[in-house]
Amino acid sequence: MITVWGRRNSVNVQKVLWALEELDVPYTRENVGGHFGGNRDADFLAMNPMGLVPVIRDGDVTMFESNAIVRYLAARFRSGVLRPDEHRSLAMAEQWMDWQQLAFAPAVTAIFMNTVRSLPENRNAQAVAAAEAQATQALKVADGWLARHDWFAGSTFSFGDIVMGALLWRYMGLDCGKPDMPHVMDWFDAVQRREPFRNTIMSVPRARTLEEWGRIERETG
Ligand SMILES: N[C@@H](CCC(=O)N[C@@H](CS)C(=O)NCC(=O)O)C(=O)O
Repeated sequence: MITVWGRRNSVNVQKVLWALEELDVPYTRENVGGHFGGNRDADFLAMNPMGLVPVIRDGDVTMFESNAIVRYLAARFRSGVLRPDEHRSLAMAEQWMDWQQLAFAPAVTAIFMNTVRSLPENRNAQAVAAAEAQATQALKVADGWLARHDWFAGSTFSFGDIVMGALLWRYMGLDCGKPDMPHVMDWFDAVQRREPFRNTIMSVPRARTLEEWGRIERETG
């Protein structure tokens, strides 16, 4: 049985849980990180010296980095379900997966940390404005692709949609300027109809303040 270490309100943990449910792989989960702590303990640091969640263990494989975990699970279980067999689709799924991590995630993280995760007096408005512009630019690029394709891999759902869908859910819950992106929103409607997405991501309420964040974290574990 796979074990996942990580709190449910972490977007990076959510990607892994969503992938496991899409693949129909049973798992157990331990609450680590945030209010639960444990991620600076020696046992945890032996698994991930970065002290961050998620971490998974699958037999003799113990690993960290959410996108790499999603790729590992997709390669190991139910071949072709999340990792396209066809080489062009695989190329696109991999491309958009890296793009999510490098072009979109830093902007969302900056907005999130300067709104939900900080007290009003500690927020950096300039950093939020710069991140809003970066997110808008990135989403316009995604919108161009999704104008011509149903999914990030092309015609089939893949791990590219998982990493992007998890982060877009967080972004859509943030109080910030958002671009007009009709094709991204059509794609996101299709994502939200997926049962595993609803179970693992939509079921965890999104916080607007630091106080709400702490409460939701404790309640949803
Ligand atoms: N690049 C890493 C980032 C992991 C990360 O930043 N995890 C955050 C939660 S999203 C964390 O562990 N924060 C410390 C904590 O929860 O205590 C990944 O994708 O797995």
